[in-house]
Amino acid sequence: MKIKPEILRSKFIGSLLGLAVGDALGMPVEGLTAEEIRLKFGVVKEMISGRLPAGCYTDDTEMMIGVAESLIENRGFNGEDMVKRFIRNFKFWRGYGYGPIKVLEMIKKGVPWEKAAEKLFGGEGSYGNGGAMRIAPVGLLYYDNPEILRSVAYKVARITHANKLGMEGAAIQAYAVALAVMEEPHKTLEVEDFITKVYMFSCDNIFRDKVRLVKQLLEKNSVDKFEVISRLGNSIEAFNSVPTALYSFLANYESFEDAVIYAVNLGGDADTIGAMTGAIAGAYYGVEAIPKRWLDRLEGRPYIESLAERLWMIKHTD
Ligand code: F2R
Ligand code: MG
Ligand code: MG
Repeated sequence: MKIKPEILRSKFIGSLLGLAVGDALGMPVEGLTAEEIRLKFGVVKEMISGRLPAGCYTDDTEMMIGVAESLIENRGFNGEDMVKRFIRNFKFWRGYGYGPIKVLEMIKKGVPWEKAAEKLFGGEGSYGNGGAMRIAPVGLLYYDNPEILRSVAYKVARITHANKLGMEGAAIQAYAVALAVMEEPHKTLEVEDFITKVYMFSCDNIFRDKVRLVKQLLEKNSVDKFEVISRLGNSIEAFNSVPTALYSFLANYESFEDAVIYAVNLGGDADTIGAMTGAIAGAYYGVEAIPKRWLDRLEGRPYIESLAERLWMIKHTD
């Protein structure tokens, strides 16, 4: 499908701002269970303060910014440059995972950037969701080429996440963003077709099983959120959060707002599941679908919007 330039622009901005909005909305409840959120807040649907002031984003968005800046400046992947940007942007108080902190420290001490991530977790590398949470710019820039998308997603994730599952989670999340870009919004979404494409794209059995489970849950008439949490997961591992974000979008695709509220209220890794859901839903709908009251409170909105615009310009002038 040929997408009109203005619609594509709105989708690019929607995806990056959607990611940041989901991150900021989930920030105060990251680490709480769904039941703890219910007892403490009812349903989280406004930007509230937590370990950071209301509207602040966390490591998810900060790392996404580094990915976008580097892709723009280099018109594609440049590992050394991306690492420099991760180090330059890094603010500990945003709340980073153990893995990226260690990797960036090692690189600062002289370990080659290509070698640092494979030293983690006894040489296994990380399968955390830190590669997937920041990958949306790759899904946007390569939305029309799944092969290059996979290869660049692996390279971007591998800087900190050398485990195959960490990289595959990033590739699947980028692909979901790409599929959402290509969908016509406000038309009935072919949910089965969407999830089947993701299944066909996945090349790891753990993810294929999870994506099949997403499809089964979507086929049911009504699904309790506790069943979603227990079967798909809501924790920090890529395979326990990327499929959950996919489900959150597909089960609530009629509304950006509903999808992101659903995602963060699942609890667990709420900022990250919110960010990944927001990136897909924003790529589907475009920026107009993001509630103004959220955008008005979001930290760094003009800059994030300018990065999305510059990514779009690269595609537009291709
Ligand atoms: N870190 C946080 N949230 C806590 C912030 C609290 C803050 N310190 C405060 O209170 O102020 N959130 C962010 O981290 C998640 C992304 O994590 P990432 O980047 O994937 O980190 P890591 O360390 O690489 O992986 C996460 C954990 O997964 C387990 N793990 C991974 N690979 C493993 C392996 N091969 N074997 C065993 N375990 C493995 C480990 O427990 C890792 O630490 C996002 O939620 C982001 O928002
Ligand atoms: Mg975070
Ligand atoms: Mg998180």
